[in-house]
Amino acid sequence: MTTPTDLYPTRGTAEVSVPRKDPVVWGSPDAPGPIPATGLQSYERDGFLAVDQLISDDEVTVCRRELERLVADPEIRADERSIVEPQSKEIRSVFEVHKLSPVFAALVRDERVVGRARQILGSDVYVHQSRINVKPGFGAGGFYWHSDFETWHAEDGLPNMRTVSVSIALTENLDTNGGLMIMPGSHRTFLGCAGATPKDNYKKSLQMQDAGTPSDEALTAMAGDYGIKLFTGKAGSATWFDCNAMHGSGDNITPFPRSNVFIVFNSVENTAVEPFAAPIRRPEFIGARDFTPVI
Ligand SMILES: O=C(O)CCC(=O)C(=O)O
Ligand SMILES: [Fe+2]
Repeated sequence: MTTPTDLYPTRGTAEVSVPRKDPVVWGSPDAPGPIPATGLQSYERDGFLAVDQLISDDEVTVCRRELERLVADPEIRADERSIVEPQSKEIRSVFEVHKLSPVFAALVRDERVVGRARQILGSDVYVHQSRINVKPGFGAGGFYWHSDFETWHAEDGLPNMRTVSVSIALTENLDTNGGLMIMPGSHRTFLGCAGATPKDNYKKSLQMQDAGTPSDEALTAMAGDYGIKLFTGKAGSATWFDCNAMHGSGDNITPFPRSNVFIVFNSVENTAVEPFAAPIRRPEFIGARDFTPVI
């Protein structure tokens, strides 16, 4: 198979900024689905779409219990798919929850979830990555500013920006407990980061970003141009966001956990090739190589 042209060079000697070369909404604006036309328009403009209640309170209870079960299970803790906080040793993330758990598998297949992803990406979709980010409180670490696509392109080989994430709140996301922040409109520019990717980059980067990190100068300029929006919402609310949106979240020093499940859908017409800027592929629990569509 020939490698597609690299539309988004990154991890070179200098930071470079290039305009996005791909659509944001790939589906037709009047395609049927759970997102109204006005929602697709604002997603295209802002790079995100907030949904006040994606799942019901009862469904939240089931998902939350499942999260607690996973985090408490010693076998899960010992699994390479669990990432612990460097200081407290509490679980920070568990990857591939849609494979580990029937509850999260059903959530992925739910039409309110996968239907929205299909509408945005204009095709069938598969799960490139899923994870719970537990953020338990009392000092759980944040996620430094990044574009997911920068990493997925560099380290997982996704050729085009045809990928969308949903973050579903399983606890209330307050303005104090480390909620997701996005720079609205930032998805229309690709920031190629400076610095080569070390061989085992993913191990370190899951606890703390390094390669693939934007400079202070670039972040200052982008925050000046776009501003920063913080997403708050009840448990059961959700934020859909484009793969190239510049985003991050702060530490959670409150006693109130901020636990969200993230599902990343990629188009079946944008399947992973070899990494564009890394010596080796990341493991499949972080970047899927099984492109079976969600049905
Ligand atoms: O959990 C968060 O606040 C952000 C997580 C994130 O950006 C990621 O998992 O790529
Ligand atoms: Fe991210």
